[in-house]
Amino acid sequence: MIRIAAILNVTPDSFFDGGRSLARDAAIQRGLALRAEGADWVDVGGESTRPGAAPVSVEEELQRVLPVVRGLVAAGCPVSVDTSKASVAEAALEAGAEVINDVTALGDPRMATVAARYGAGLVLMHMRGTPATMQQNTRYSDVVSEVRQHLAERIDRARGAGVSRIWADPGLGFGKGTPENLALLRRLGELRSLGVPLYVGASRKRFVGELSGCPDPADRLLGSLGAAAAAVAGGAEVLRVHDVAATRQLLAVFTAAMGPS
Ligand code: HH2
Repeated sequence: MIRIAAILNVTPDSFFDGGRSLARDAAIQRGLALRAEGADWVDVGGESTRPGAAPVSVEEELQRVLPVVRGLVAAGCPVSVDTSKASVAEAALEAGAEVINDVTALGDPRMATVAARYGAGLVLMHMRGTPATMQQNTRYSDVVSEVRQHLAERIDRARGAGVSRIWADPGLGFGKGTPENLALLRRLGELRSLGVPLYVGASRKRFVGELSGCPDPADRLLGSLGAAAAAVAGGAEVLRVHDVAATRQLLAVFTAAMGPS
């Protein structure tokens, strides 16, 4: 069964949904609507990672994220927290979040021990550099093997700290251009040898716009569904998406048609 993590950014500057859910109640309502559309959990983020995004302080990130995590948990909605700061992750887990989505894959050395202490799931994503610098050099000799090696090392580290529920994410768009993103999607199957389920976020990203001639992220839904289908064909277990109902519809047909006869 393919699972869906719904994107809920409580930020003013996220590339697609920035500013839509800044008020606590609006964010909670949106999260619950995404859950009702068929999300397995809602991924709450308080810091944009788009290229060049400004960093956010711990206090500011907590202020954005925590009330929303609390509201969603109180309403029975499973939550993950999209953060690279162990202290934000810890507060969110304390408030009832079940998964940490760490785009820096243990960039904060305390992250693995925090995840282990709470028995939380942990998404480890590949990124080269930081959001401020990651698009300055997108050349790799072999992007798939570099990503694989990096993730294998971080998975080992997380396991060593006692984390048992781990997903690996190639980090589409994070220090990668369209050719690298396509190589990762085409050869996603090679990452299955990491031995953990794969988590993929392609939703409305720039490479989808480049491939489909849609410069405005608002126009990228259909292209995103194409990327989601490719990710599932390559073995993804979790899709991180903005558009839950449309992705569910795609999955209902795609997995039925591709499944065992
Ligand atoms: N992509 C984004 C943010 N977090 N986490 C994982 N694990 N994988 C991804 O591909 C991923 C992620 C970027 O998308 P979005 O949250 O929509 O935008 P922003 O970073 O501008 O808030």
